[in-house]
Amino acid sequence: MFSCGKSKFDLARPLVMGIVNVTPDSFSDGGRHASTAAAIAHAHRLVEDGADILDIGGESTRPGAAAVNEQEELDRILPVIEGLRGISVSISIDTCKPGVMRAALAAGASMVNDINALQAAGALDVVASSDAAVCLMHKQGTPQTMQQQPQYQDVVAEVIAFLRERIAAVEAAGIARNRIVIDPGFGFGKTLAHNLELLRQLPAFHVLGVPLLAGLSRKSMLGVISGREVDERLAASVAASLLALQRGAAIVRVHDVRETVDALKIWQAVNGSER
Ligand code: PT1
Repeated sequence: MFSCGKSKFDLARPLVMGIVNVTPDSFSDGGRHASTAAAIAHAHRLVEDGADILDIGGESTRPGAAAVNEQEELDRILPVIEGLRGISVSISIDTCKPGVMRAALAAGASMVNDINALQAAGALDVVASSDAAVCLMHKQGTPQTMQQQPQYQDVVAEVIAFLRERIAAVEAAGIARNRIVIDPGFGFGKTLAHNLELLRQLPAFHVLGVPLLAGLSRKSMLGVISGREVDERLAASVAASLLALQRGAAIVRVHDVRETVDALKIWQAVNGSER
């Protein structure tokens, strides 16, 4: 059982996490959901489309994106989370900042999605003093510089070693294992070859004994392979999510929930009950 606040997921079927960007410069929505009302409407649409979890983010972390200060981030995400109170799905907050985590959890979020894996001072305590789930992601460098010269001796081994250390730190802080998911961090300080190796070797991450989340939606690695611009990567994104699910991902983080859910249904029908 994966425990996400009051919600429990048995993970017998994969979960779809729908992306709700509340960033004027969001990497693929071009600021269309910048306003609170638009973000809330988009969130409702993703739920209709079959999302199990909504991931609300007020700071873009795509390569080269600028950092956002805490007040600005709070001003973006809090009215959206408050506006979604009572919604039927779990709310995740995509942030690295402990202050934003705390406020979002108080407003009704039940998961913290941290691309910095709770390494900021105070982040472990915020999650430990809640019943929220946490996603621990690997990255090399920061969004500002991470794609300049990603380097690994053995990308799979290094990402697994990092996540193993973070799981231990999180458990030592009092966060139970059934609240933890991990994420190799596709596109976060990785070349195309690194990203493909991680996707190929995704089953190796099962050694860590916690569910795996994969975020591949509309990313530049798919653009490089397909030759498509960011708003033309739907088919590539659905294919990539399906490949991640096939290799054991329990959760996929996507923009295109409706299409991903359809693809998942076909996969499940073929797979029967063997997952
Ligand atoms: C992710 C993720 C995330 N990705 C989790 N959270 C983003 N847990 C934001 C590109 O190469 O994979 N896992 N939160 C978005 N970040 C990126 C990174 C967007 C790279 C685009 C690229 O295009």
